[in-house]
Amino acid sequence: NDKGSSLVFLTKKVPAVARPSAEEPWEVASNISYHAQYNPHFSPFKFDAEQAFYATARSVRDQLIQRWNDTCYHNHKNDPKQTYYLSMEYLQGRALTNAIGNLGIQGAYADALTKLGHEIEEIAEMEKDAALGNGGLGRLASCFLDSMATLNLPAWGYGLRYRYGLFKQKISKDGQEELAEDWLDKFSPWELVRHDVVFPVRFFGHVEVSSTGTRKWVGGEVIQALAYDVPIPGYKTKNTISLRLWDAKTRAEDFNLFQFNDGQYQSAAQLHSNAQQICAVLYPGDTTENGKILRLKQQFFLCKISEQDIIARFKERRDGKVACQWSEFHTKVAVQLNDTHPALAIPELMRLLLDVEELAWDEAWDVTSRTIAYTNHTVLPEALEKWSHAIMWKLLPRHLEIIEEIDKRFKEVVRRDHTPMESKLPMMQILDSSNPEKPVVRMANLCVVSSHIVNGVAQLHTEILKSELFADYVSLWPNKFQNKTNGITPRRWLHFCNQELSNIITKWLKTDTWITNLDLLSGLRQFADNDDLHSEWASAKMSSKNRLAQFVFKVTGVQIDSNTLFDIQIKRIHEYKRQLLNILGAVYRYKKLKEMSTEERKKETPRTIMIGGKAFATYTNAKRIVKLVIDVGSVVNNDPDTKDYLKVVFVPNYNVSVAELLIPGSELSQHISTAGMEASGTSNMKFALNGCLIIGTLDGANVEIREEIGADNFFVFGATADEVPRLRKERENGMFKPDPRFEEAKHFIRSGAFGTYDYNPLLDSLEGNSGYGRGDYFLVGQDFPSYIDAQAEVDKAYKNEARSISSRSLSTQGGGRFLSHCTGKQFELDIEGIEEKFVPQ
Ligand code: T68
Repeated sequence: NDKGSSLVFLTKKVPAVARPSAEEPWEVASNISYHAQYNPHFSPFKFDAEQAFYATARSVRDQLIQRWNDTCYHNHKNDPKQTYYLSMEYLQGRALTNAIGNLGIQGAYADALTKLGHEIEEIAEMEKDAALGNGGLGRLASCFLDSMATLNLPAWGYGLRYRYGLFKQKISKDGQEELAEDWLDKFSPWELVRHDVVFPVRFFGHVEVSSTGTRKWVGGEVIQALAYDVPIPGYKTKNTISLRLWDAKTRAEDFNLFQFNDGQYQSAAQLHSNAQQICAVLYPGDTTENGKILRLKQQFFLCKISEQDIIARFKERRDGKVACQWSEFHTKVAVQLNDTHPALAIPELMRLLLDVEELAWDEAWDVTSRTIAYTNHTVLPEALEKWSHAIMWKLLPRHLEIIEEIDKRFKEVVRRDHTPMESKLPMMQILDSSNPEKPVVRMANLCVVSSHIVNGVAQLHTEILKSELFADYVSLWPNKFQNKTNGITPRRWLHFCNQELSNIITKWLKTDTWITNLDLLSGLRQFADNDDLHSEWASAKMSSKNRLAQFVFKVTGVQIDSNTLFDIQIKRIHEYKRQLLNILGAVYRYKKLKEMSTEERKKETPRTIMIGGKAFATYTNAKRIVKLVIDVGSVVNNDPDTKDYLKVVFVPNYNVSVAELLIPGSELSQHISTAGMEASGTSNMKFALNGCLIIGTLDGANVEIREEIGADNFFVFGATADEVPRLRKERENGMFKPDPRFEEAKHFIRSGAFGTYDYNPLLDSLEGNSGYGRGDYFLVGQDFPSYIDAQAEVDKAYKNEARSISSRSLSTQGGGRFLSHCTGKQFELDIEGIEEKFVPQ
C-alpha cells in the first residue's frame, strides 16, 4: 500500500467546458446567483450576507480552479523542479479580498454585488479566518505561498486540515478561556476535496525481517488520508499553486458491523474515532502520554502522505518508470521543513526508498539529504523538540530503527573524518541517552545532520545558530548554514489591508509596481518635505485609526480616542516576548499620571495601549499576564483622573484579520523581546510598512529593520544579545540592583491597585537571583529603566507633530529586503534549479 499514487493526468481527461468570465459585472452577478441557487448548503430562497459570501467565494473559486488546472497541466508537461513546503501551521486568514485583488477583478465583483443588493466589504467580513496556525511560523508559511505563487515558482504547501484549528480565545474579567475554533462548522468555500487523492497511513505495528534480511513495517493501525486543495493565486499572474491540507478518514471496511449489531457501538467505530482525533486540533495538550502520541501521530501523518504524494507526482511525470532515476529526484524535488515539526519526513523518505523502492542505504541517504532542507525558528530550549525513544518505538518502530542507523553512521563519520570533534559527540548525536531511563530523539539534531541546508530567519538569529546552538556542526559543514531573513507579502499587509495608504503611495510614485518590489518605495524620499504628501498620509492614518477604534469598541466595549497615540503589541503571549514589560510600563505611566496635577497631565502625550495574543492553554504565567492586562485596563480605563491620557485594552482573539485592522491603525508598535530570544519577528515588518514607529530591542529582524527604516524611527533600548549571558550570571551572583521605578511598578500591583487576583507568583518570577520561576530570566528588571526612557522619547517625538508624521511616513520607505518575495528569490537561488515558470495565458 506504500506505492499508492495520485495519478491525475493518466486517466481520461474531462472534456473542455466553457469558462465563466469575471470581466463583466453582469456575468459575475449571474455566476454568483448561480452558486447561491445551486448551493446545496443553503436554501435557494435566501440571499443574506452569509449566503452571498459563500456564493461569491464559490464563484471566485471557479476562476481559481481554471488557473490552478492550467498551472498543474503546465507543470506536468514541463516537469520543473518544485518546492514542497511542509508545515504543521498555516495562518491563511481570510481569502476573498486577497483572491479577487490578486486576480484584478475587484471592480467587477464589487459592481456585481451591488447589483445583487450587497456591498463587497460587508460580504468580505462574513468570512471566517482559516486559523490553522499559532504564530509567526504559520503566518510565514502563508506569506511564502503568496510570494511563491506571485513569483511564478512551481510550489506546493502541505499541511493538516485541523477541524478546530488553534483555539478561539474568549476574554472575560477572569482572563483567557479557550474554545474550539468554528471555522469549519459550516464549510470552507475554497477547498476542493480530492476523493482521488487518498493514501493509507500506518501507526504502531512492528518490523518484520525477511529471510534475505530486508525489513518491512507491518501490522498496527491503518488510517486513510484524504487531500483537500486550497488554490493560492499569484498577484497579477496566472500561476496558481496549491495548499494541500490532509484530513484523516476511514473506509466502510474499517467499520465493524458485527460489533455494531452486537451493541458495541464504540468499539465498532474505534478506528473512525482514532482517525477523527488526528486532525481535530493544532497542538493538542501533550502533558499526558496520549497527548504526546497524538502529536507524534499528527507529525507523521503530514510527512508520510506528503512525501507519498510527492513521489507519486515524480513517478507520474516519468510515466511510472522510475528505475535508475532516483539520482534525479533532488533535481525535481526540494522539501523545506518548517522547523522540526515535519522532521519525520527524513526517516520516512529513507524508509520509502529503502523498504519500498529497495535502494541501498548510501543511495537512499544521498537522495534524502540532497532533497531536504531545514529552517530553524527558535533557539528556546523548551521549543527544541525531543521525542521519547519509548513513544517512538511504540508508534513508529521502523522509523526509530532508521534514525538510530543515521545516528550510528553520523558518529562513525565524525570519529573517522573529524576526530577532534569526537568529544562533542554527546551533544551532537541524535539520540540522547544521558538519562538511560528516558532516552530521547533530538529532532533538531536529526534535521541538521540530514539536511543539505539549514537556515536561520534573521541575521542575528543565524549568527546565534552558528556560534551557539549548532556551533559544533559548523566546524563539520561550514557551508550548510545560511541566513534567510523572513519576509512578508505586501499585498495582504499593505495593499489590501490599507487601501487608502496604498493608493497614496501609488499616486506619488506614479506606478503600482512597488506592490511587487518594495525597493521602489525609496522613490518617496524625494517628497520627504512635501506637505501635501504628509497631509494625505495623516488623513489615511486617521481613517485607519477610526476604523480600528470602532472595532475595539465592538469587541471590548471600550471607547478609545483616535487623537491619542495608538501603541500596539500583538504576538503570542510569552515571557520572552515580554508583554509583562509593556504592562509594567503602563502601570508605571498610570501611577505617574495619578501623582500629577490636572495641569501637569495636560502636558502629557495621551496614549492607547493595545495588546493582543493567545497564551498557550497550559502556560500559566502567560495566562497571568493576560489577566494582568485585563485588570490594569479595567482600572485605568475607568479612572476619571487619567482616562483621557491612558487606556489599556486587551484585544481578544488576535488573528490574521484582526491584525489587518490593527496594523494600519498603529503609530507605535512594540517588539521588545529579551535580546537573542526572538528568532526574527515578522509583524515588525508589517508595522514598518504601514508607517509606524517601532520601539524595540536589538533582537531578531529588529536589527535589520532599524537599518532599513533609520534609527530615527526606531526607539531602541535594552541589553544586547551578547550582554545577556553576562547579565544573567551577574544576576545569579546577586549583583543586580533594581531601578526604583521597577520596584515602584511591582509594588503598586502587589498593593492591590488592580484588584484582588494573586499576582505574587508572576511578580516573584521577576525577583530573586535564580531558581525555577525566579531570577528574572527574561531580564525585565534589567531593561525596565531603559524601556521607560525610550517611551519618554516616543512621547516627546509624538508631541512634535511635524517630526512624527514625517518620520512615520519615512518608515515606510525602506523594506525591500523584507518581502517574502526576497526570501523566495533566495530559495530560488540556493535550492538549485527552482526557476520562474510562466503559465501561459
Ligand atoms: C516564530 N516561531 C518565531 N513558533 O518565534 C519568530 N511553535 O521569531 C519568527 O519570526 C517566526 O517563527 C517565523 O520565522 C513560531 O511561531 C515556534 O517557534 C514554535 C516552536 C515550537 C512549537 C510551536
